[in-house]
Formats: sequence, structure tokens, C-alpha cells
Amino acid sequence: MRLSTGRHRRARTLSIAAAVAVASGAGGVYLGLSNGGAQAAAATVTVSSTAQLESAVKNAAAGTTIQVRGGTYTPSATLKSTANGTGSARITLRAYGGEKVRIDGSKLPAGSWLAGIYGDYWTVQDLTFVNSPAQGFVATSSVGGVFKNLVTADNGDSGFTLRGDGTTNNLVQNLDSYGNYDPAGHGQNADGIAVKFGSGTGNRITGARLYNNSDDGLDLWQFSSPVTIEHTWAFGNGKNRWSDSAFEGNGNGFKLGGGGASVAHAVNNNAAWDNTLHGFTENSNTGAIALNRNTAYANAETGFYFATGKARLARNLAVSNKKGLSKAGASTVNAANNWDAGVPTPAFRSKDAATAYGARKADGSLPATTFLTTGSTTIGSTMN
Ligand SMILES: [Ca+2]
Ligand SMILES: [Ca+2]
Repeated sequence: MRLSTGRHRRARTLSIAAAVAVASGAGGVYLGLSNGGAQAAAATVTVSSTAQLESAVKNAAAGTTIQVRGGTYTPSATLKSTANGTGSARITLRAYGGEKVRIDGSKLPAGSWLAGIYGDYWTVQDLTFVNSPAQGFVATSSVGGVFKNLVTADNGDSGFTLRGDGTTNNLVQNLDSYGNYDPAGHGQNADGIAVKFGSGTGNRITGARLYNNSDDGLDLWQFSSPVTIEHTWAFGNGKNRWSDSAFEGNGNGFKLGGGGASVAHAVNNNAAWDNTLHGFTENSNTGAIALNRNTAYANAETGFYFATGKARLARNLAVSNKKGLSKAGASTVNAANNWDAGVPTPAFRSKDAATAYGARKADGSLPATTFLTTGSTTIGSTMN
């Protein structure tokens, strides 16, 4: 009897010791244990080294939350996952607390993306992706993604990309994407945000700043379903900032089509300034693009260039664009824009863009600015 009891006690002690060893041996990775003592899928993983980050992304499954401690991470291969979350068990990749996390692609092989997500219901939040030799962050055929408070900067191709058929119901909120430049293409491809080569409804971009990229601020080339773009600023795109003697960057603020797609995107309350081509352009998209209360200021070509399609422009404001306020084809519908007859042009409170580059608010929303505001309740972007 006593022997039997003793064996039972020893077995229990061993079981607990084994669990502790698993947890501590994983170097700060916390593995959940089911009631039966068997290992279940990790629910919350906290990582503080590049190897841990690579492993955690690779092993993510529905319900996984990866918390990344502050610091710089330099992956040696693309952070890639094909795992799907669900609406009630998302996969989350985010900074731990308010810590600053910089994921740096400078150790990747040539041509590698920094991050590539191929699954559904991911939340990626509060992270910075820089110095990739190719794209910064790419979501392919993802459903229900939430990409919030991200920075994609100084990558070797577009900063942030949504692509592929079945790209549905994604939210991109408060993205800063700047300084992206593709040396191989002499700057002709690297956009701030690209929603290209795909389809799927319910995608929304809001609160972005897309600036100083070699190609366009935003590009919707060959995306054949409507995208909603609002409260986003595109500025300073298309300039040769890299001393590239064969520079080919385009530099539209908002390039709303191309490649044959005819689609009615919704473009509301955005601003484009100081781009090397147009502020806003259909780029051969013949669809009924709806543009309301946007502002185009001091772009090198036309403020609003919609020469061939059926765009519907209302209450937009264009000022000081070098090749004209707007170019409207016979099939466009224009109403109450400042280039329409009898519509006055309100004065800007400020033409100094400095505050637009400033720090975002604590929740990640756009910084407060008077730049390009007018106080009008009827025309132009509200710049917030
Ligand atoms: Ca281009
Ligand atoms: Ca482009």
C-alpha cells in the first residue's frame, strides 16, 4: 500500500517537473498545457529574439497571439505563414504592450519579401517593417485581416501590399508607408500601398500616410473589385531621392486603376500634394469611381485626372496643381467641385505641411494639422 502511494506521488512530481522544463527550455515561449497534461497549441507566445519570432510565425495557428518585445529583429528568411485564423480565433502578431518593434529585412536574400501572410483572419498591429530587399509586408488572398498602426519604410519594393483573388474584408488602418524604392526597376514599382492583381470586396484603407515613395502613393492596378479609401494622405511620391540616373518612378498620389479593370472604387476625404504626377487619377479605369471631398494641392501634373472613364466627382478641391485643377472626360460626372461653375475656392488655413509629417496620436490616428484645412463643411478634405 505505502509503496503504491509513493509511486503515485513520484509520478506526479515528475509530471510537473517535465512541464516546467518545457516552459523554461523554450526561452520565454509559454506553452499552454491542456487539463490532461498534453501540450496544446500555444495560445500566447512572447518573443524576444529573431529565432523565436521566426519560429512563432511559422507555427502560428488559429487562436495564436504572438507578442513581440521591443527591439530590432533581422529575419534570415521571409516571415511567412499560410495558417488561417477564424473570426472568433484570430491569429495576432503584435508589439508587446507599447514597445517599439522594428523588423528589419537587411539580412534577407535578394528578392525576398520581409513578411508574407497567405491566411485569413490575421491581426497585425503596432509593428515596423523596414529595409526589405523587396516588398515589406504582403497579404495574399487574405480574408478578414486587420492591419493596424503599421509602418512599412525603406523597402526594396512596395511597402504594403494586398494581392490575389479572394482578398476580402481587410482593413488597413493608420499605415505609414514611406521611402520605398525598387532599385532593380529604377523606382517604377515601389508604391506606398499596392492593392493590385486581385479581387474581393470589403477592403478598406483608412488613416494612411503614403509618402516619399519612388512610384505611387497608392496603386490599385488590376484590382477588379471596389476598394474604399478614406482619410488618407499621399504626398511627395515619384521624386528621385536615390540619385538613380535612370529613374523611372511615376508619382501619382492615388492611382485608381489600370491594366483593364473597370471598377467603382470609393475615394472619400483624402488629400494628395507634392506628387510628381497627378493627385488623383483613374489611370484608364473606366468604372464609376466615386470621389467625394478630396483635396489635391501642388501636384506636378493635374489635381484630378479622369479623362476616359465614368468617375463621379463631387465637392473635391484642387489648388495650384501645375497642369490644371482637373481633367474630366465626357462620361465623368462633376458636381460642386471648385472647378465647376459658380463654386468658390475656400482659402487654406495653412500651406505648411510640417505638422502632417508629425507624430501620430496615441491611438495611431493621423496627427492634428491645419495644413490644407479650410473650415468648409461642404468642399475638400477635412484632413483628419
Ligand atoms: Ca510605376
Ligand atoms: Ca505603381
